[in-house]
Amino acid sequence: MGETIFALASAPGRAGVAVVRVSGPLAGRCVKSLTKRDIPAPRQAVLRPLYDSCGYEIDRGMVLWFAAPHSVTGEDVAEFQVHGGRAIIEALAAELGALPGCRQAEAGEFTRRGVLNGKLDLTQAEAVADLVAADTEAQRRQALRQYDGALGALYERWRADLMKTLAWAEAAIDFSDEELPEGMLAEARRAADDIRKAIAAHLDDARRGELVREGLFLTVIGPPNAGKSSLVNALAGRDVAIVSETAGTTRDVIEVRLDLGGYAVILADTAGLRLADEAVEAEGVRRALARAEAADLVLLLLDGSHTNSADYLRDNMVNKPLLTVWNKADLPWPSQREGLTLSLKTGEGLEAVIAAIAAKAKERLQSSGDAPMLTRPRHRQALAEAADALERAAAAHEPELFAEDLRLALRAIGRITGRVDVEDLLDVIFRDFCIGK
Ligand SMILES: Nc1nc2c(ncn2[C@@H]2O[C@H](COP(=O)(O)OP(=O)(O)OP(=O)(O)O)[C@@H](O)[C@H]2O)c(=O)[nH]1
Ligand SMILES: [Mg+2]
Repeated sequence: MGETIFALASAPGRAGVAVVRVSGPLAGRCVKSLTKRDIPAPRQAVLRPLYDSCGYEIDRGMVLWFAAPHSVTGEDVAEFQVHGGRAIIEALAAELGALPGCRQAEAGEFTRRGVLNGKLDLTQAEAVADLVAADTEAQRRQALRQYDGALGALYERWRADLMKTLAWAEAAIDFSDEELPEGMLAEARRAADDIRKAIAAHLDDARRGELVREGLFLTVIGPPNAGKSSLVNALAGRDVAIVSETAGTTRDVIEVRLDLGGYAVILADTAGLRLADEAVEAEGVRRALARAEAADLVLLLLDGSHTNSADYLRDNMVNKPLLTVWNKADLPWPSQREGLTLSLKTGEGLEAVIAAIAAKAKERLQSSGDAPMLTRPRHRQALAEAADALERAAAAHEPELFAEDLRLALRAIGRITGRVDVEDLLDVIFRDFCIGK
């Protein structure tokens, strides 16, 4: 039995309510010691005064009891919901910390214990972190889906299929042809290839899940003075970039994180694009183009009142999907303009620009089917490793080599969910394995 851990589960600082969570074998002792009463019935909120070791009342609050294994960590868990004042939280922590065998939890330790006790797989544990960090609707939805186990279930299915395939291959090695059903090895090879194809299709996702999690890079480019910084400020709802009538005001790339239509977007303001003779401005132009090149989405902002607004751009066009917007609609324009029109001075057209960006983000990030999305480079790396191993397996003539590559693929996928006890599971499968008679 491990140590008992405790921590403030709600955000630090002053709040209406604070939640202190305790997990481990001594959780029951903690409840008794703080309430001077017996442990309440599991999963029922009870209101109790909480006392320090000298018998003075610290606060009164709700006490919740979850008996092992029916808790988030799989251990005995107690939760104290108290008034969210610093002194209360500190007094509680002092009392809990004074009990021998009880200590402050480390970051992520509750979830970690949940994984170790089989309450969650690793993809679900990652989803807990993503749920807590979710700023936008798309992030929240994706994290919740992963927390529900959709991604883990997909990987576990592949792992189970691979396990079965490996068992066939092992049988083909261990037993003679007469003892085995005909074509078993060929069947195993076909199954392995089907899994390889499924993994390859899953990997070929244009990084949608990762982009939802990390945010989509949107870069605003355009000639000097078009109103790029004004647009970035309008979208951010605050003055992040300097706006002035001097062309060439912005030099550095300025970044803001936004929620646009439910998607996380990292918006970048850049230097106006033109042939600059001054060194600092030229460096700004270089950075602007590099940033546009690396972006997921580029918004080209042009000044509609200007005759040759896009001259420099025509020769230095970035090779990206562009959203073209014409600004300064409040001024007289020499000609009719194709695309979205906007006046940042009056605000006219801004809603339509926001909607257009959100639509582009959606187009880029929304998945076509309803298969769960790969959300982390860690998953991608392990799956690529598994796909490589399966490709080698397909080319391996010797059944021994074929089996060894399947084993490597299995291990790579097992690393994603945290289940790597391949040998143990193989034993189980082999025990029930019926050699065709
Ligand atoms: N009339 C009018 N003026 C605008 C509009 N939008 C921006 N401006 C003005 O245009 C000038 C340039 O705006 P900025 O936002 O600094 O332009 P920029 O594209 O960031 O310019 P650089 O950083 O120099 O490349 C400022 O004086 C703004 O007030 C608009 O819709 N109408
Ligand atoms: Mg600017």
